[in-house]
Amino acid sequence: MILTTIPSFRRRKVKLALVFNPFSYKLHEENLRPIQRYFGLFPPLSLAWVASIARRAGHDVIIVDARTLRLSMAETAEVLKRFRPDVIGAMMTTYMFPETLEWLSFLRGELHAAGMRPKVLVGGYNLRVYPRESLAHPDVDFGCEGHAYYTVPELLKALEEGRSDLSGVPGLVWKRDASVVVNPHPQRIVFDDFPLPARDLLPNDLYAEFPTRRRNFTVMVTSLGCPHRCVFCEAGGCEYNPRSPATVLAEMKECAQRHGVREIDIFDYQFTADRARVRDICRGMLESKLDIEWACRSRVDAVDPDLLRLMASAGCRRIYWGIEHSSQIVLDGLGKGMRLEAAAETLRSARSAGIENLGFFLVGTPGETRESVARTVAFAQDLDLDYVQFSKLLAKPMTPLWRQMTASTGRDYWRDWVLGKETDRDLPRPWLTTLCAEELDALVRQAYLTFHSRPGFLLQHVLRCRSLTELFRKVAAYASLRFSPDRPGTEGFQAYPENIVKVALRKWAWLRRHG
Ligand code: B12
Ligand code: SF4
Repeated sequence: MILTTIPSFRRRKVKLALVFNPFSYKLHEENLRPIQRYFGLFPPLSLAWVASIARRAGHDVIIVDARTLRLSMAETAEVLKRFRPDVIGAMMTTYMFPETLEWLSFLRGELHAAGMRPKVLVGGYNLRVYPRESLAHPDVDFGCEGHAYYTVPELLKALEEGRSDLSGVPGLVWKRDASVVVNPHPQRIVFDDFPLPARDLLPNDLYAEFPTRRRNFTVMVTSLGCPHRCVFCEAGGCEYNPRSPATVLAEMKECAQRHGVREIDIFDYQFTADRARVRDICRGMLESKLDIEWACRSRVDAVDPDLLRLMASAGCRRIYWGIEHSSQIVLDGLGKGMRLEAAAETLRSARSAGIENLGFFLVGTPGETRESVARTVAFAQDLDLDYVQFSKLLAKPMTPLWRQMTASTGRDYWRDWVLGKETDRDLPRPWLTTLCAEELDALVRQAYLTFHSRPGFLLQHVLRCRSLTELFRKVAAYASLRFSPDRPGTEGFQAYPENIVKVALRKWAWLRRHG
């Protein structure tokens, strides 16, 4: 017998409910608690892709963004009882795995108690790393190991037809008798073929990120992977898979015209990996006269002054640069493949084009000392950055650093975490000889305070605020870092105080419509 419990939804379209649950701060995160707290409220983009893929195959889909709408587990269960899903789906990251699992178990239990028998389907990055471990939990029925593009339509079709043999569903992780099976996925993923993410299922007016100036705000992903190979990054070595300028522009237009979007953060790992593509996107934005301001992530050696000017004229207002450290030796050890001298020149060009600069830095790199952290902070100050992010170096799943660490210690914390055998704790960094975890936290916090506590810098930021809410947000973030860095409670971030009323109203309307 292959699968004994194929449910009774034969010969009709499948009802799929995708749930985005709130998540809390973890000690094993690379960022400090206040940084997580003020990061932002973002659309569950992965689920919006899954939704559009399932809808294109003719199925009925809702997305419940419980995080943004501040729905409790019980309220979400009420919404689902009314929708009567055949399948409940969620996106799983490794770091937030237990919380998402807890939500899924609760929702499944509530629906079971109400006489429904939905299947539970999970996908997302964690499934790429730990497909079998993710399915080890009795409350999870199916997993999507990679992209949903082929897997989800095939799975929903099989469920619709009441098929019990799921071995033909590409990339599906499922349970056969007592074992977990990972089906092969022979098809190549062409990102450009994906339908546009289903933002019509999202509360687009509620999203915001820390530096937000306009709204509606959203995030976009215009390429997968990155051609570089930094040892701390999971994108390195993943095939660079860009969408065409035409598709990117179509999504931007849809965002602007249908969802009132005026600000976009492009979350690609390396947006300028293909400069010709970026030029075409920018020209397209200019031709369409899109009233959108945007941000993206790039490398200081992957742009030139002409490109920066074109990007600025097309609405680029901020670039997040991976600068990482003040030492060339450290950069070389991290496999960054970048000359440090490029930073100052590129940032100058960006600034003179009218683009704000944010620098990503790593603290706790091999051989790090108090002095080297101080040098990195001074370097960041000299670069005259508008924003900084100091993250603790972490051996994240699928990175070369993680491979080295699991091979040398014979243990994989993240695997045990997904299996429920590990607790949330600060992770060991065997490459650090002089600094312990507490010292590292203190150094990161000090780095932020030193960088931000310059009177000239503070004054400049206050003067540049375009609204009282922006000022309020920035002052609150600074106060949080200085006075209450360890205060728990991270779900409450509101980039706009008036969102409190808006969220309450939207939640009420949602529950009336769906609950
Ligand atoms: C946008 C984004 C966010 C947004 C929105 C969440 C989301 N993913 O929609 C926000 C800012 C909220 C966010 C939060 C977090 N994120 Co995030 N996020 C991204 C980002 C940049 C883009 C996601 C995307 O749309 N990609 C493009 C689509 C096409 O690919 P995809 O997301 O992989 O989705 C496809 C498949 O995975 C699959 N799939 C995904 N979900 C599901 C669900 C089901 C049911 C099915 C069937 C299939 C499926 O089908 C999708 C379409 O093909 C990715 C990095 C990246 N570039 O992918 C990180 C990434 C997914 N995030 C990551 C992390 C760490 C986080 C946080 C933990 C950060 C933090 N400390 O707060 C949180 C956790 C959130 C949570 N609930 O667990 C990691 C995950 C690593 C891991 N090992 O799990 C990634 C890979 C980034 C990174 N470099 O570290 N994130
Ligand atoms: S850190 Fe940046 S450049 Fe390096 S692999 Fe990751 S995305 Fe690419």
